[in-house]
Amino acid sequence: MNRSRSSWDKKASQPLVTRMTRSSSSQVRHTDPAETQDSGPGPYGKQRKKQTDSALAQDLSQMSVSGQDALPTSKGKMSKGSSDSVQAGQSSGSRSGQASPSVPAAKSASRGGLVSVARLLKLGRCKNVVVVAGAGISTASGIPDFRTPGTGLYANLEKYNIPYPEAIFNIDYFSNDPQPFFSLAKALYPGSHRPNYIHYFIRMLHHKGLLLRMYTQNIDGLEKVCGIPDDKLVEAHGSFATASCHLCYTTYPAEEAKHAIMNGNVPICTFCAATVKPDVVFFGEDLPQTYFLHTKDFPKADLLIIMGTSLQIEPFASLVNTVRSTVPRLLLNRHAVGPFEKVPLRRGDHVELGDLEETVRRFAEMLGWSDEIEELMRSQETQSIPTLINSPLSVSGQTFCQSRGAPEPPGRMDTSRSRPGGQIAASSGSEETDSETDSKSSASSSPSN
Ligand code: CNA
Repeated sequence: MNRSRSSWDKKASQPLVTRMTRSSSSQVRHTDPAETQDSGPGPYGKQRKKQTDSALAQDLSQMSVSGQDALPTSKGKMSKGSSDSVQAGQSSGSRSGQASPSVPAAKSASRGGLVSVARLLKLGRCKNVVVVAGAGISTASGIPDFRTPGTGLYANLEKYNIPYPEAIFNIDYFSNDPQPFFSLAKALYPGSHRPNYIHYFIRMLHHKGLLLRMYTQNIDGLEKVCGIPDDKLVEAHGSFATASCHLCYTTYPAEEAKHAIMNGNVPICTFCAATVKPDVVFFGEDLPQTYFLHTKDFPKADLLIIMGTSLQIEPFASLVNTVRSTVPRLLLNRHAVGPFEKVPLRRGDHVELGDLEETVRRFAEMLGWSDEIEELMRSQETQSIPTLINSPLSVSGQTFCQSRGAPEPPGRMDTSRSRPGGQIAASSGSEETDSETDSKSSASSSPSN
């Protein structure tokens, strides 16, 4: 009786219209405002017209030209799932199966795109930047992503004895057998990896007063560790910072849950005796309430940067279609994904393919932020006690998935030296944000913006 009330209470506190569950398919799609305008009058159409800034439009049209000059004129679309065939180092204009002679030109056009976006930022045209991120921003910290062939977690789950890779994040599977997820959780629990240059670049966007919000699918907590404040961050797929019963949602002390899981025990709900899990969102579970800030943020965004995600998980993936059609979108990834697989690209879309950290370093250089970011990293990272933990996810700078065979036990101490961007030093646990930025940020925005 009480159990169902408790469960109902949590659901009742969430407006029914906003309930969305995580899924790996395209069951839930946000609508592209550009498309809605064509199909009849709608709120987005009017809003977009009102908000169009002629100077910005001029800049954007220049960007579109520079970004699309070298694109193939073919109207052909990549088929779903084929984006993986656009390889690292190729650019937006060099799709798989198309003639390679376009590669150098396309690459320079793609770089032109990065320059154009840097120029917009420098001109102060973009002041409400939304960042959408995925596991690819943390691979430089030694945490494998999901889908990269060979090194991704999905390619390396044999030892968890699960019938198919997604089962590890399937709530019904967890209900029957939590052990596979708990084994993985030991490796994913925050504390054994450090933020890398990419995280600090995003923090610098905040430092410059440009970050409207970061939407991350990651559960590694590195955004917080690098000092991006809570009110600037939406952890759309949850995190390990809190825990609750997977059945009745009664909260459970996160530290106790961690302690139990790290010691091979199963945390049990004190209310209904079901299994407790960290509040990482599984397939079929509700996304956190903060996710719905997107309904205000995306229409307000004047630049969208998408980094290190395959855009495969809904409803998150479709968020990128909800910015106004005049808003530049910049994809930084190893290969084209989602709407960036389309040829030609949407006006104002830019794709910079290749290693993310290398790309972001180049972007920072264009913006003149490199020294500041290095300094920020140094000061933030020296706050950490250099306790060296060798995570089972990564060994000596390589992920175990690559070749190491049996992983080291979780949390094993190691004597190798820590450096920012590596997978080592335990966080001091009290990462401070710079006061200058934070006062600026809290003055200009809050989760209710
Ligand atoms: P994904 O499907 O594995 O996609 C990652 C994308 O990043 C791919 O397109 C890769 O090509 C790209 N990528 C990876 N490394 C680099 C690199 N060095 N340079 C450029 N591009 C790179 O992961 P998504 O984030 O799209 O999927 C969402 C899942 C992953 C979320 O639900 C997360 O919970 C989950 N996940 C999170 C973590 C983490 O927290 N660090 C790790 C693994 C999985």
